[in-house]
Amino acid sequence: MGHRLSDWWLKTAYLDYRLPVVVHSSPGVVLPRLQFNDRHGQIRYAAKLIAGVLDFKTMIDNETLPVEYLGGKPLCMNQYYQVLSSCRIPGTERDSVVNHALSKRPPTHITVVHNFQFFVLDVYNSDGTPLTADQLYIQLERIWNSSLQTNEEPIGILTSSHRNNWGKAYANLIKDRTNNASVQAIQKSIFTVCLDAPMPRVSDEMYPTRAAVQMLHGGGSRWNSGNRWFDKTLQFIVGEDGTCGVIYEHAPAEGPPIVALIDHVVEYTKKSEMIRTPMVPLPMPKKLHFNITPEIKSNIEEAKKNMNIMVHDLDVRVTVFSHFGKNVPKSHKMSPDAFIQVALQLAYYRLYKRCCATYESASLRMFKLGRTDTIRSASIDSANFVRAMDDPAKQNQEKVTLLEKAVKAHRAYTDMAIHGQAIDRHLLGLKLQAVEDLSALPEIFMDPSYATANHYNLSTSQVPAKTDCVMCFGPVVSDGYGVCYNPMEKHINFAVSAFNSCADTSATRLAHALEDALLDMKSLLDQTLKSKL
Ligand code: COA
Ligand code: HC5
Repeated sequence: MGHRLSDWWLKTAYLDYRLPVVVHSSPGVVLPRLQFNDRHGQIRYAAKLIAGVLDFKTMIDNETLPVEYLGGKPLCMNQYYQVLSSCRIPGTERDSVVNHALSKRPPTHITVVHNFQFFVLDVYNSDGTPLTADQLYIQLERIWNSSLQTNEEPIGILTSSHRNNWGKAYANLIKDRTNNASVQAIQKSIFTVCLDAPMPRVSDEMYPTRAAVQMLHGGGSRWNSGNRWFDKTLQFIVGEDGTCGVIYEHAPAEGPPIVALIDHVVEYTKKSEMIRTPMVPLPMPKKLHFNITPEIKSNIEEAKKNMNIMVHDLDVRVTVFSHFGKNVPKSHKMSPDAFIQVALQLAYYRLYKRCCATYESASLRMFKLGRTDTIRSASIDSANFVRAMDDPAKQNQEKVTLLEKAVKAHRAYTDMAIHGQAIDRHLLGLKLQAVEDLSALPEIFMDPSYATANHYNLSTSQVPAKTDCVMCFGPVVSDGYGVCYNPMEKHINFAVSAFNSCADTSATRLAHALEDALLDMKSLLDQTLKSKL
């Protein structure tokens, strides 16, 4: 990919992008629900989780993480070095990212937030060994007990603002020395743990959706949205009602390294039982103080208002598609990812009677410092199939042939993309080169078709995980959908998002249409196979 392109991408996709990171950029991950419903369970799980992350950190620090492979090729592991001890910093025009992992004295603390109050928790003993889950339990309990009051200003909600506004508010906030020291402690911390208050109860069917929005935005200012520092790269959320997950700030890394870390932590929390360790007295975790001037107070009020508008505007639907997973497409010798993408094309076509520009993330980690390129899932072949599928004049055999062609075309473009042969980052590079050289922008970039091709009504991503988790993110255009899926062997977890302010979109409608499309494609293959026999 080249350092230049990675750098351009970081700026274009993240640091120059001015919309709030909440909903518009930061993805959420929901873990399978934990079986606790009280503060004891919450603290106990948080303690194990922290120990699990520190265990993973040891592998990062020792460089003992096994190199990952895609299509038989080793992948760049750099992103693993960017996710701990890092943080985004707002600017009035452009943000930046700081990474303290490689500094001379790397941080040894995490931040914990409970009832909107931030604490510094040192997670290493003086001999350099990480605190055990047992020790962490005691420290977390001390934090819990010293943050019982629920009337604190939700200072963290400032990080959910439009980036220019937050950049301005930030400059003002850190003029105060205490505030500056507190903000720096959060930025430098290895990661953040959010001990969330329970959220409103919902039906079992709606639970995964409710959990997904808790991860994405926290539910609004009266719930857990103030219990975050959204600029922090990694925030682990542990709810008192057993709802757990992660929200991460996207600038430093893609989903797969985050999910690999989560997979490790989930396994770790399963196997580690609390072992009693000899108790050496530990220092009291330090509360971070903020001096709230009237100006800061008014910034907080403004941020709360905007957060609540975002919360109301976000329409999410999580579906656990339990009829089949990767097994069915595999049995038909088809790429599961391509099968799901073609189903998504069919679902969209059925709702809108047209195709739309569709984005799917392709990993560029075969290249040093590689990030992503775009798999354009809407192709001539996918259009031919979706038009034929519901056409009564077409025979099933012909539909199957068109389906096979569409799936093959998707897989072929995927292979091109991951090998650096796709068009989108290439075009972006040419465009930014022209801007940098102050030469005339080539006409193609001013053509309306270029704008149309980049208006992704469907913005999608596959993030496979070992853990049965749900991943989600918001749409990238006001009349679009975000679709994230985790395909397991026998089921698929989907999260669909849209905006309520757009009358033409509905997350639930698209989620249902996607289920129908997958089922109909399977029956088509089954029937045609039978008639062949
Ligand atoms: N017949 C039978 N099996 C097949 C098959 C076929 N024709 N084609 C693929 N399969 C199998 C594969 O061997 C693989 O097997 P596994 O489950 O044992 O691993 C499985 O099906 C999945 O393959 P496929 O569905 O084709 O997708 P993929 O795993 O190659 O993933 C991308 C495709 C685009 C998602 C992947 O290349 C990628 O880039 N991932 C990263 C995306 C990313 O970064 N997302 C987050 C951005 S923040
Ligand atoms: C934990 C799941 C994270 C998935 C995030 C993701 O896919 O981000 C995409 C990154 C990229 O460069 O393609 C962007 N997208 C959400 C807009 C698809």
